[in-house]
Formats: sequence, C-alpha cells, structure tokens
Amino acid sequence: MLSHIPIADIRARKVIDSRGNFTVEATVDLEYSTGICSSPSGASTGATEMQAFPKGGPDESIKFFEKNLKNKLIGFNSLDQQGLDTLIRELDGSEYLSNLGGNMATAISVANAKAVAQALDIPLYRYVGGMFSRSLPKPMGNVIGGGRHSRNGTTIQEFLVSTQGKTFMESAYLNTRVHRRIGELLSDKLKGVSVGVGDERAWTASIDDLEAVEIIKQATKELSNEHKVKILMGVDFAATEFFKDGKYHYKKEVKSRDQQIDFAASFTNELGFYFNEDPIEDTDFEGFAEVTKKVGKKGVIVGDDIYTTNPKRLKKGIELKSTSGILIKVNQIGTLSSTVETVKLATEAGMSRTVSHRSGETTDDFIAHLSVAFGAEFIKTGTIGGERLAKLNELIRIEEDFL
Ligand code: 2PG
Ligand code: MG
Repeated sequence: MLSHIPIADIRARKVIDSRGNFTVEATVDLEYSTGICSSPSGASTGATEMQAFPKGGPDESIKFFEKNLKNKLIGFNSLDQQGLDTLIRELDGSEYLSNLGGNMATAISVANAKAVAQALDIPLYRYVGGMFSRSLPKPMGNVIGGGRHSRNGTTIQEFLVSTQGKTFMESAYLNTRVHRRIGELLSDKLKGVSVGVGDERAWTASIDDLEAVEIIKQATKELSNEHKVKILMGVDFAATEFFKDGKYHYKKEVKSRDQQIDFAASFTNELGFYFNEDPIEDTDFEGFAEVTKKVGKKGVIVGDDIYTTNPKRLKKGIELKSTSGILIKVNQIGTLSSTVETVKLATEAGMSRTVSHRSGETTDDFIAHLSVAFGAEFIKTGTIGGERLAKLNELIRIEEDFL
C-alpha cells in the first residue's frame, strides 16, 4: 500500500505578482512528481491574518526557509499533509507566521498537495475534496472597484456580478460581457473623463457608491434579458478600510454604526445585492449579526476580514450568528490543513463558502481546485485579466470531468 512518499527536495524563489510586487513560490519534488505554488497578496488585509512576509520581505522569507525549514522538510512524508503543515508552523514558531511568512507557508503547503496529487495521478480538487466532489462554484467577478484597490474609486471596495448560467463556461463568459457593458456605460456617463481599471481589473472611476449601483443594475438587467439568465449582484464593502474613530466615512457623508447596519442591509433587502461581504468593520461581530438578521434568506452575508479564514474566529462568528457565509483565502491562515479545518466548521454550520483570490495575484490556479474540493457556492476571482482567467479557465477544464 502506498503510505509513504518522502519529499525529495524543496526550492523557494521570488516571482512577480499582478501588481508588480515580489511574492514567493515553492517547488516540491517527490520521486516522480513535482508541485509548484506561488502565493498571492492582499491590499485590504484583515488585522488577524497571517503576516504575508517577515519584516525584510520575500528575501527574508526565503532566507528563513533555507536556514530553518528546508533540511527538516526534506525526507518528510508528503502524504501526511497535516503533519507537514504542523511542522511548518512549529519551525516558524510564531502565532502569525511572522518569521517564515504566511505566503511561504502557503506556497510550500499547496505545492506539496499538488505534488502528491500528481504522484497519485488525480486532479488536485479530487485529492483535497475526495470522491464526492461533484459541484462547481459559480464565478463572482468584480466589475466596479474602489477602496484600497484603486485611486479615486468608490468607497465600497468591490461591486460584483455572478451569472447563474447552465455551465461554468457560460457564467464566466457572461460575467465578462457584463464587465464590458459596464465599461461602456461608465464612459457614456463620464463623457471623456477617463475610466481606469483597478488591481482586480474592475472598472474604476470617480463616481460615488450609489451611482455605481445604478450602472451595475442597468448592465445586469440588460444582459440578463438578452441572454435569459439570472445574474446576481454582489458587494464587498471591506468596511474596516473606511472605519475611523467609530464611524464609517463615505465620500460625501459619515455614517454611525446603526446607520451603517441599515445601509448595509438595504443593499440586499432594497437594492437586490445577493452577495454582501464585510459590511461592518472586522471587530464588530454583533454588528455583523444585526445585518445578517435583517437580511435573512434574501442574501448571503459573507465574512472575510472578520474571520481571516481562522477557525477560532469563525467559531465565535458561528456562536454569535454573525454571518451566513465565509470567504476562504489560504494565505490568510497559512496552510492547507488550517484552511480545511475552517471550511469543515463552516460547512457543518451550514454556511455558504466562497473561495477567493487576492487583489495581488499570480497565475497559479490552485483556488480553482479548492473551490471544487470545498463545495463552494462561489469562486471570487475577477472577470478578466490573465491572472484571474488562469482560475476561470482551469474551472472550464475541470467542468469537462463533470459533463
Ligand atoms: C477581498 C480581497 C479580494 P485583498 O477583500 O476580498 O478581492 O482583497 O486581496 O486586497 O484582501
Ligand atoms: Mg473582502
């Protein structure tokens, strides 16, 4: 029986991400297979997520790996993913992986799983998800953006769409049509004033949030009628980013906590946004719960910065009924095993799961596989752009296994 495949070698290197910053990549060699993984980076990072890099950045991360991990990981049984992930944490020795960096931990952890999947001759989604992984997520793509992902954009970080097509390919393709139509509508509205694109290739322009709502409503309505398909709308407030001195600061007004709770709930209840992420700053679990209660079954309230894919924080959110959904990002928590622990908790609690990209991405497609393995309702990974399409196109390939 196959129960031991030792790690033959691990190499770490710097690569460049979609924002033009360095990130890290790891290669794990087994006897007859290889896994490579590069980690993305966020701009709106949650206060409780793992530190992506040690103080000295990616170079320091690689140095720490060479000195303290490499020789101890070589020879380790690659089939023992949990043991490997525990060892990575132990060798780092800090709570937030601030010596090795969460990005290097993620790269090694996922590269190992990829190498094993290849050795077993099965796709990564099947290795991680098992024999019952049979459902594909729907793509949730950013079409108008602001916040930390652009300059002079909306206060709300992301306005998203998710076409509910018959196939993944149809949904992903129609999301790009909505994105294109929104570009046209924005150009018409701004008459010559330039429209840009943000970090995730969403349009960005100096309009306010409610103007963005009107444009996205019009574009989804048009495309939905034309193609006779349902198109859901979503938002990621990333509310912590504009929360200062106890208040929420929009371009033209400042909202109190209660006003923000009502405003956020109205996005789903009155404006029809099904997906509603981080509507409240990330320490206010009770505030989240109020929004979740007001929205009920009309939409899904998704926790990103509030949980940072951390099982401890999620437990608190489940107890307080803070959200009905969770965003999953491996490098927030650092290893595949911890991610799976969080996903299990969320699944048992009946929460909707969304596997997500980061604003600074690489062309790695591992989140496409994880979205299938975790039975996610959505994969949030943009609509266009090479680093986003790497994931969407991989799901188009995975879909062939299920048709
Ligand atoms: C988010 C993500 C991805 P970042 O807030 O959901 O869209 O952004 O990677 O900057 O944290
Ligand atoms: Mg978010």
